[in-house]
Amino acid sequence: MTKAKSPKTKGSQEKSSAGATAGVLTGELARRAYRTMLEARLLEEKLAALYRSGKIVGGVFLGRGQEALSVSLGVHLRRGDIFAPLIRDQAGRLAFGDTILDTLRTYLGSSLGSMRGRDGNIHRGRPSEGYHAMISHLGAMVSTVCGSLVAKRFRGEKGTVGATCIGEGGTSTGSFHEGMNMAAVEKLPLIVVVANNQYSYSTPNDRQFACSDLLAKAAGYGVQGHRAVGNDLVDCLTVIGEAVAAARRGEGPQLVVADLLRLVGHGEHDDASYIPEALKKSPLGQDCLELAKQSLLEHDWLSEEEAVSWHKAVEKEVEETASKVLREPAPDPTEEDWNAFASLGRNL
Ligand SMILES: Cc1ncc(C[n+]2csc(CCOP(=O)(O)OP(=O)(O)O)c2C)c(N)n1
Repeated sequence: MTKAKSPKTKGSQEKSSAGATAGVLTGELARRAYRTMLEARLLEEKLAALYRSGKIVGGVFLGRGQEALSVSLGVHLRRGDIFAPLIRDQAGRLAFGDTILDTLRTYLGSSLGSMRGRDGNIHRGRPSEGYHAMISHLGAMVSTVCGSLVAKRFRGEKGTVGATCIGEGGTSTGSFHEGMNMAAVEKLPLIVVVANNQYSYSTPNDRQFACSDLLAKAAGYGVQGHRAVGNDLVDCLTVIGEAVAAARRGEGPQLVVADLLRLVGHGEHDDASYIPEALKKSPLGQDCLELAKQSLLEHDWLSEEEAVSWHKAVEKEVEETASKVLREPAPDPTEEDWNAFASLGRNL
């Protein structure tokens, strides 16, 4: 875990993961998180291959390098919570209950998927289960999660939280500011995880924000701030576990900032040639999946044999599911109940 550089001010404090979260992280949780990271990674590798072979017609945006951070949020959420994932959150989505099957159905345009073939990639969700459909306009989901949390408060529901993720680029938007400010004023149980992957598409951080440390924004809003090492699964699980627990205890909004690097382009159409080699070779560029495996082996939470058999099992599941979905029917726009904007009577 990294030490905070930002000043501690009234209403904003940086929590240390050590001690504060003792007992939260178990081998069982770490194993579940690692297995889900593996599923996300192998599923996304398949999506990239399907894209290259022309089977996916829309954009493909991958979370390679961000799985540790994403999964750490997903595994700490429970039934009744709200989760609004972003484009690099395949791992968090799977941890929150999304499936390999529905992901492939969405990307491949199957009419049997929850989006009935009307989305092409990442805007899928199941609002009735607290799984918000992604909004492309960056920052907007901070506000929609706030709205859902206010609704829960009006209904007298207690003990649940709402979480969303954002890139460092998205923190520059007006929506992010409005949402964070409202959450702070209303003391909503909101967790916002910022994946600072150093580039917003090709825009580097020194053209994105002028503060020396994004965590300083927590002080500006008067919310608690936490820093996680973005490619260290154990640290992400610990820090995010504490942030979620604090929100659940009623301590108001929590801002988590994690530095990392995306190990792919912005989308599969982008070769990321603007990212310097030296940065790719720096600690930030280390692959979180590989680091997580090493860490679990060292903790004796996983054996080499299990790592190999999990890999084979997930690879098989992804391959078999893709073959099945490729044979499923596409939607028929002439069908009477093919609703353009909503599915009446269908519980999404
Ligand atoms: C308000 C808004 N402006 C611009 C875009 C176009 N856009 C989509 S992703 C992206 C880059 C986002 O960078 P960042 O927030 O750092 O997330 P990352 O892609 O690095 O994970 C941009 C500019 C958008 N979706 N919404």
